[in-house]
Amino acid sequence: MDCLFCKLVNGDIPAKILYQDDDVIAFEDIAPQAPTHFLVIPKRHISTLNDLSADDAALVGKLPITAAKIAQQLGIADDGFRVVMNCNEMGGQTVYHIHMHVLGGRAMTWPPG
Ligand code: DGP
Repeated sequence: MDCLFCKLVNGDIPAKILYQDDDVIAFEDIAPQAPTHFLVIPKRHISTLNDLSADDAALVGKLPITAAKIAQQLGIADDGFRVVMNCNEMGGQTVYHIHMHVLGGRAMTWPPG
């Protein structure tokens, strides 16, 4: 499958990996939008949030749990951080393998752009 993040999961392209287990992998975003910006993704390919089913609940639930654990380890959890999941073109999705952005280390603004 011609998916950038599947290649990253398989080790075919390099990444600064922060955490991985059988289900999820977290790595630094290549174009950080905050002092800390990493992505948490399921290892299994799921293109968009629209493709999720109830069977994926446990897997997807691991994304924020992993995000918060890493945020704690990186020292951004107490000040606060933001998680974002973009869906499809209007949502700003550019890589079609679901991913949770985790941004921290600066004050976030609202509404997002
Ligand atoms: P989105 O626009 O929500 O689909 O976010 C995709 C993110 O993926 C974007 O912030 C940049 C990041 N990204 C794209 N290509 C690579 C890559 O090859 N390696 C890493 N680490 N991140 C990437």
